[in-house]
Amino acid sequence: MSAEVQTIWAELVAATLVDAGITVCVTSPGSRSTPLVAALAATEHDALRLVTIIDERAAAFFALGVARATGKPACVVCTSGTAAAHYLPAVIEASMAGVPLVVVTADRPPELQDCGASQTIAQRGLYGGFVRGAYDLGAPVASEASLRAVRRTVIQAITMALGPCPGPVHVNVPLRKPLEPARPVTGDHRVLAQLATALRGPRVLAPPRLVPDPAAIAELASAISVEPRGVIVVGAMPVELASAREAVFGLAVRTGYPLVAEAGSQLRFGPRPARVVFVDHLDLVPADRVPAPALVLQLGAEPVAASWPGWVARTRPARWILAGSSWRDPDSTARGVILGDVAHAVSALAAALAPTSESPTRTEWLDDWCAIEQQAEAAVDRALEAHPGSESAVVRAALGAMPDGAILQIGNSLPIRVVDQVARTAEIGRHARRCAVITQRGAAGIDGLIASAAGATTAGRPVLLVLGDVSFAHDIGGLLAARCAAAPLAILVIDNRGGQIFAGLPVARADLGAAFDRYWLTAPELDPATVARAFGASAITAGSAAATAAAVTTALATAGVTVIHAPVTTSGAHDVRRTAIELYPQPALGKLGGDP
Ligand SMILES: Cc1ncc(C[n+]2csc(CCOP(=O)(O)OP(=O)(O)O)c2C)c(N)n1
Ligand SMILES: [Mg+2]
Repeated sequence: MSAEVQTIWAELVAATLVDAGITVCVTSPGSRSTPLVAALAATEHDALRLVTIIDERAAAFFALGVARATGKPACVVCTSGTAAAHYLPAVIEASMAGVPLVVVTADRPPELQDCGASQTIAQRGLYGGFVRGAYDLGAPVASEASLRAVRRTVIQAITMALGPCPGPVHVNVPLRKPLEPARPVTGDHRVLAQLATALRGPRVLAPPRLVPDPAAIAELASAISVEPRGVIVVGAMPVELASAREAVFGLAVRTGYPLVAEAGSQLRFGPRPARVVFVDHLDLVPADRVPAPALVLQLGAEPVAASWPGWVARTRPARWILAGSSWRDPDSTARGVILGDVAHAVSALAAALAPTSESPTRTEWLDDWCAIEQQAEAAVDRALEAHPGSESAVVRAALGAMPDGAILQIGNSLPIRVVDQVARTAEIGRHARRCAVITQRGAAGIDGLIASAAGATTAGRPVLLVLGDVSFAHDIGGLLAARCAAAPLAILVIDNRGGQIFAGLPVARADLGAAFDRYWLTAPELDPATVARAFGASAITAGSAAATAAAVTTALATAGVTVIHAPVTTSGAHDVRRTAIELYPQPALGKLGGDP
């Protein structure tokens, strides 16, 4: 093997990535990956954007954000050793959430394994069961068969990343010194280069799709057709599921069921038909006032509403889950889990259902839900007025300042729940602002959110990231990655002085004293604005909800990264939820709401 052969080999890998549809590749610096990165740098043109991010953990989260926002697979390339290990959190999130990610790791060749060679670890199988496929290209060999195998393996890997169960794949690439590119000079090398060139060209990838079982759809349709007291509940969904919006709305009409669409569902924002009964504030309805459905049809990730597990446990509906490519039923009570493409399942189900006929029970059922939603909405509005310094008030103001077409990325912990509670429904109508929503609900980590939001700007639309102060501190390194943002990026740091989600958990009432603050809340004691400026980002400190709205407007209209520091009350999220539930009207005498 010579440097010339290795160069041909690496250039074929780079060209094949592009031929197979990779448009963004995130590299991190290193020596062993030199042939690959040099080939990618030479390949970079309109079809490929190359981004370089020092920290591989941030690089992988950036790529995750790219894939989430664009719906296309993104690629990361790193050197050998622990560099590859830093990809693990993002690989796990991609695996759990079904996001296509192509992980390319340079490696030492076989003769340098298990012998104390520097920066050499066992990289094969490094990501265990979290990848859809793990491939090793073997060290470069000067033969046409080997070149064909390289190209086939890369295409095979990317196909596996796309389906039938989308997710990450690992391609390990052993490389030998000399690593720097070398042009072919001998006749043999020129012939090999021509062979490699002849292999290139656009490739059609054909990942299989999981088609839901028609018999199961038919059974579900017949269950729905005899059950007027049903509800459709939609948890977080990937951005590309936005194309199924109309189909889900159509299904709600066909079934005659109200639609509980969580903030991450792609159904909350944007125009919504008036003939669908939307229930956005279920989490703010007192438990004893929520009706008991006989059937719940679930789509997307497990709901985040705190009231959801109790509601299901109390009312014990027949739960049917349109689950996509991974099993979803954490409390093991589902009547049916239908695996397969969700958009396909929704359309097939709507087609299998006869239009619902008006019946007093159906009308009463929907009227009840309409009333519940109106009362909860009024209650939360009043609760927000009562707590103007709360994060809930700040989040509502920020959402109101988002321009049409922007991307909203919601951090975990309280932000995902607060957005769900306060995102206004008043925007139903044809002119409501559309906004794609990115959530990190695969493994529900608070990690990598800044880097991931920076990656999401690759879609060319402004991105608003709403995250907590601990989450901000966790991904401070992501601010370096944010320098690669391709569109305005506003990072709204909800500073409630620590992980205030824990204040709502039993541990907060366990009389742990100062230990609770020290080991659970862990307030970072950082000034996000100072940190932002140190990383070259703009910074605004917003002391009120109105100031936050103004800051979001400015930030999303300004190129680059703006960190908006929003100091809020420590208990605001809990206060608003509690107050909204307290303000929910009492049942009229003689009329009993709630469980039958
Ligand atoms: C990577 C990772 N580490 C730890 C956790 C556990 N965790 C869940 S919420 C949370 C606190 C988050 O605090 P903050 O971002 O300030 O949000 P808040 O609770 O105040 O809304 C932690 C540490 C996690 N989910 N992910
Ligand atoms: Mg916090």
